[in-house]
Amino acid sequence: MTDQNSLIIGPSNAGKTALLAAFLYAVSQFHQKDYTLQVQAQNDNTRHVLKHVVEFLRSGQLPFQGTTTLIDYDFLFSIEAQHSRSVFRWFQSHRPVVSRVHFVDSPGGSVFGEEGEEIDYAAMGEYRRALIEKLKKAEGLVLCVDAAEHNAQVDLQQKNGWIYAYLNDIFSRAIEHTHKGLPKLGVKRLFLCLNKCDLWALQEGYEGDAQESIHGVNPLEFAYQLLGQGFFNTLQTWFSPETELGFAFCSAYGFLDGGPNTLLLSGIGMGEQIQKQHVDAWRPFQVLDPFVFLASGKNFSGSVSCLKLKDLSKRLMEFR
Ligand SMILES: Nc1nc2c(ncn2[C@@H]2O[C@H](COP(=O)(O)OP(=O)(O)OP(=O)(O)O)[C@@H](O)[C@H]2O)c(=O)[nH]1
Ligand SMILES: [Mg+2]
Repeated sequence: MTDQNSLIIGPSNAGKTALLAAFLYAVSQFHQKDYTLQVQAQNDNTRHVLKHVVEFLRSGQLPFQGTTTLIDYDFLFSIEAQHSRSVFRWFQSHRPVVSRVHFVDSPGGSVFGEEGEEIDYAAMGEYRRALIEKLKKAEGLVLCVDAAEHNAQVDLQQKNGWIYAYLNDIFSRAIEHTHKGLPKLGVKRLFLCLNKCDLWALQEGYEGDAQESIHGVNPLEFAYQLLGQGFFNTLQTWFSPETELGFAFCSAYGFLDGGPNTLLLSGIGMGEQIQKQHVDAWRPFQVLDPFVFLASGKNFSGSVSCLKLKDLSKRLMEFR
């Protein structure tokens, strides 16, 4: 079993907490004949999410929405092939991949100091310092952005274009490791989640073919258009060339019959008794990928752009 310290960061409202909750839910619902995924909670925060996650369907809001402090999750995560001739070639052996995951969910405001009346700057400064300490020890990093902002009005879109400046700031405070040339962070795997892809597809005018439309877009290229060259230069500046990178679309809401999940988007069933049909209709999309990638470095759904950081420049040339 490996021990793994990971962080999830991204601007406020990027869907970080929803992604974590949807991941824990998706593991509990997972069923495929070739292999099994299991999570065992190791602390109360994780138990709380596992217990309350279906409230999402009743209220339309996650019971822990709008994260205001650093929240530690601690769980065991296991991936096991059901038979040795698994179609997933990356399971060479019959042994399960088990990791103990210490995951920290952070409020977007602690890194991406957005202005807003509700932000307590003194508290955010404190969380920011604590986050930097966690970052110094992190082996895994999940970065979340809101893919639907691609369609936002210009000033909002610029927010994504400036993400790199905030990242440069915290990364520069977390550097401890030495490396040939510039010092680098100790992160070994970094996964960029293009969250809320259901909303993006809806805004693009896709309906029943929304899910299919996502499969037609290269996540690395999308990230390049959304985040700009500055973001990728930041990765190259602070992470070692051997760092494994994954890029994928994710959606905590997921899709229903190929289209956006209107039950969640329009709030049908919200505020009412949860009915079985509402629970059955919630199928988060590609939310397992970030966590499987951090644990194993593998492309779980087959839809992840995986590469080493040292190959990034070459790959980005294709999109210029
Ligand atoms: N359409 C859609 N909405 C989503 C998705 N994921 C999250 N949301 C919504 O986006 C809002 C923000 O989600 P959160 O998970 O609270 O965002 P966060 O990044 O944790 O935000 P902070 O804790 O404030 O930093 C909520 O209203 C969610 O219901 C998604 O996959 N699709
Ligand atoms: Mg949150």
